[in-house]
Amino acid sequence: MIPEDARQRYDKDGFIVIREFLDRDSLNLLETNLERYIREIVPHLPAADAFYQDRSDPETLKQLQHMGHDKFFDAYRNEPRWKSLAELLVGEAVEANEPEWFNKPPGTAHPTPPHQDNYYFCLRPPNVTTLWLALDVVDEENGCLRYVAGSHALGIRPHASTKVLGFSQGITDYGTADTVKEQRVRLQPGDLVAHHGETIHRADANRTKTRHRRAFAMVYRGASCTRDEAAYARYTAAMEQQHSQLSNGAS
Ligand SMILES: O=C(O)CCC(=O)C(=O)O
Repeated sequence: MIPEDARQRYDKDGFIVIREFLDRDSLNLLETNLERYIREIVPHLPAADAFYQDRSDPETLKQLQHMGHDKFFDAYRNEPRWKSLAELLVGEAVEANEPEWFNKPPGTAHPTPPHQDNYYFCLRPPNVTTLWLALDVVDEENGCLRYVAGSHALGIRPHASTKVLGFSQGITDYGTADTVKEQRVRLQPGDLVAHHGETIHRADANRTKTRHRRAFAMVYRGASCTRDEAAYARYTAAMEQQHSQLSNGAS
């Protein structure tokens, strides 16, 4: 189901939706392994690898990272369907970071602040794409992604610390000129949206009382990318400071 003009649309808008990216069997395989990981591995993970809205309530699990220490998820980075889509979009050979899982549990105040992924990654050139696969129905009510179309072509905007665990940095001057260009992406389980590392995106909190908003994502960077180590050191210091403030209950 990859549209023929996927690359052109991605280059123009900075994101592209691929309907039915995974068929039912492939989605079931992924779901089965995510359930296993959450049941068997997550209870033993350090706090930095599994974020909760409220650590005392397992139902509020909202983000998993560094999943590559699990054999299945380590191998999953090289799944041909994912890798070839990333290569098509990035335009060169790619390597995947460790898989991630994002949730907005029902009844939690967990918005995704406006940001550009490459502010976090610090890759030059910014030949990096995030492939984000819906595991649930995703819509305005439970916090769909919203993209500022074309923003990937306009460079990195100023970011500063947020109070959102998992998204430590957000754009400081996000305003009406951005919101009028926002495009909401509604997805069904198995649909995927790919975004360029410098496309501005955000999501509201999940306003539903019963529906989760789960997604599985992998970031693929092009072979030509190198990391700006000075910028990355600044970002990691800011993130660590945010984590220690949040764990001390400071606002
Ligand atoms: O899941 C979300 O709300 C945000 C995910 C995101 O920002 C990303 O994968 O780049």
